[in-house]
Amino acid sequence: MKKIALASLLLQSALAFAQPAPKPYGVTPSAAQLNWHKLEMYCIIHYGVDTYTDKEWGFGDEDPKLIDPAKFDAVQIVQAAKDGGFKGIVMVAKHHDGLCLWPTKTTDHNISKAKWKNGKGDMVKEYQLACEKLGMQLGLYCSPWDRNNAFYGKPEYLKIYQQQLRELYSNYGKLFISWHDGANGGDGYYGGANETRKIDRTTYYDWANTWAITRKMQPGATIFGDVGPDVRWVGNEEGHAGETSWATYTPKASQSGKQPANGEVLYELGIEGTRNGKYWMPAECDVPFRPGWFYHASQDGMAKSPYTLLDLYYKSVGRGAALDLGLSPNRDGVIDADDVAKLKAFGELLKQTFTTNLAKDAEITASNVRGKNSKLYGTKFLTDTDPFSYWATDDKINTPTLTLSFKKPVSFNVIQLRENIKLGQRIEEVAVDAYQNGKWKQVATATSIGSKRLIRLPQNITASKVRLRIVKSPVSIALSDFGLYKEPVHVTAPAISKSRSGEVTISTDAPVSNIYYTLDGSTPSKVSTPYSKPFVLTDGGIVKAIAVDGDVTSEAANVKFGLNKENWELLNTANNGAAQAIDENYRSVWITLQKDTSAAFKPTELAVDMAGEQTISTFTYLPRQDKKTEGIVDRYTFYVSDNGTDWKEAAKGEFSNIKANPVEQEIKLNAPIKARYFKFRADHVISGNGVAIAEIGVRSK
Ligand code: FUL
Repeated sequence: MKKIALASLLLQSALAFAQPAPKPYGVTPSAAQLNWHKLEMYCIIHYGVDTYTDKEWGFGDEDPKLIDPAKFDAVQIVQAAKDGGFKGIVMVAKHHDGLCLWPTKTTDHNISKAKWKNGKGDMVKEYQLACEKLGMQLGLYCSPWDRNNAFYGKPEYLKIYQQQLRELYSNYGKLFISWHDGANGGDGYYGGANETRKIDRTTYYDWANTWAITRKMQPGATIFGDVGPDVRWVGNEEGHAGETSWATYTPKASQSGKQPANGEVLYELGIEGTRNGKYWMPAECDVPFRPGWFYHASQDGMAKSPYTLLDLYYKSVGRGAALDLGLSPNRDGVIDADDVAKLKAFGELLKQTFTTNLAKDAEITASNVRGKNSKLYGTKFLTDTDPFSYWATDDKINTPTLTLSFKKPVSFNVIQLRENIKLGQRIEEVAVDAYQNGKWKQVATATSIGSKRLIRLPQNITASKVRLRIVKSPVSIALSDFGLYKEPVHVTAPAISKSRSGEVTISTDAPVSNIYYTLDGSTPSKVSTPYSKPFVLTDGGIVKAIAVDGDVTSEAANVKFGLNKENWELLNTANNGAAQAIDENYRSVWITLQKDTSAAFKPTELAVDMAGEQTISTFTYLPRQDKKTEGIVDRYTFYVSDNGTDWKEAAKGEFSNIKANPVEQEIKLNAPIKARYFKFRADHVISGNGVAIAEIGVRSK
């Protein structure tokens, strides 16, 4: 009895003297956002009619009968994501082509008209069940832009769209995210009208009331969009946030006098967010695993390598954002074996790197502990795995120091910092020092800490003591985690380049013992051809190479080249600078943009004499790679000729999604054509009064 009384007395007095927790700073995350932060990585799945038409955006007139995957298996797809360490799935239930992959009552253009399961299937349901089975969270993407619906652009469509959301919110369990893309309005089938329909992006979708449906029916879900309101688009489809990236954001409209809205925002601000922004609206970094979001057989083998994904992980999750990787089930309805293997290897790499927190072996001392109360706010909380238990300092102690002392020197290349974000994003800037040879040496600095900040050092550092200095913070500190990690030893994959004369060079940053390569598409190994000097690749093709140093082999680099351009001549030489479009240098760009902003865009041609007959199966267009959009071609016509005078149209269409994802566009002709001349015509550009072409090429295979 006595003991209990004493204990309760002690507890009471401890509580009485306990320092209250620091006051939250600025805006803080909601429960749905906290759940979203916990996931860190998820995969977005694009599968639909585009998988069969080889497009990135369907026009809306596609026959749903195209959907007949022989082996569709949501468990295989979700498992592949899970093996990569991803914690959730965003399923594209309806893309811009308007085909609903669930049996909706809102339109006939849905999965019940597909061949698959004799029209009795429901793909969204299959993903829900697979996620439940594998312990993954589910989110859904339902495109606001609908190129099939006859009512698109009219008030009736909004009702249909909202009803589609209601169906998705009521029949598929709890969602963690409702994903709204910003591509909006343009040409389409629209029930047979075949026309262009423009909408006012700020008002058409009545976002305030549309989001209210989500809030009511899926209170645990975050809402994603260019303007959030819970998770913001980072502004690129490359998978990275800014080196400084705030979890808070105040979106700004791209046109003065307008309200910011999806598709009507200054995207470039999303990459860094806004310090002390109005809303807690962290970034999501979406990036396709392959070059495109949908499956294209021509991109087999081109999924990002495990180390490329690791790099993106540091640049997204490691900057307080989420990584949303796009997976593309193939025509059979499953993820390709090569993609599966790469995901698995990435998952392993994450485990190998982040399983052991070396800081756990250190004695950690702080220059200040809130209320001297180490039981509540001590440094021991820095190395547990709870993101909300934390080390805190007294009010006004904004630039404290932490020192980690090790019995034996440790070697690491990654530093992890996390704040208890329930108390807001507080820290602005930190510096890390390592104690080496009897001296402190600064080894890293970082800004915007937030939910997670990973600093990857260029090489391993060995030190007996490590020090964290908080350099700038407007308020006291609430740091929940300090981690030190070491990546496994590895050799970087070689770089492969080709000159205009067709000479292929394979090189590495640092010397390695050997490089091996293949030209037949197979994965290189130590028995493949050893590389000793540049070689000529006349007809283009795939070059794959590995670097080997001692016992360690790099992952394979993989590059696809077009026909040699050495003897190519331009026919319309009046276009000054056009040669830059065929010089095999992606940095040099042929630009015809004029200073006179009143000048209108005129279709622009580039005609080439290949100096001999060639077989053309595919042509390629690489847009400018300098982040600018003026002059990027989004509609083209491609012609061939035997004499350079009489031209035959061989392909015509749009480069869908080229604005958000300006990667090399590959257009496969209906059938290979033999010709000596080709002509590329830019019919339309995203913006500006001229074209910007980094490279045009053709492939025979
Ligand atoms: C964009 C879309 O236009 C792309 O096709 C893709 O779905 C990407 C994830 O979002 O807004």
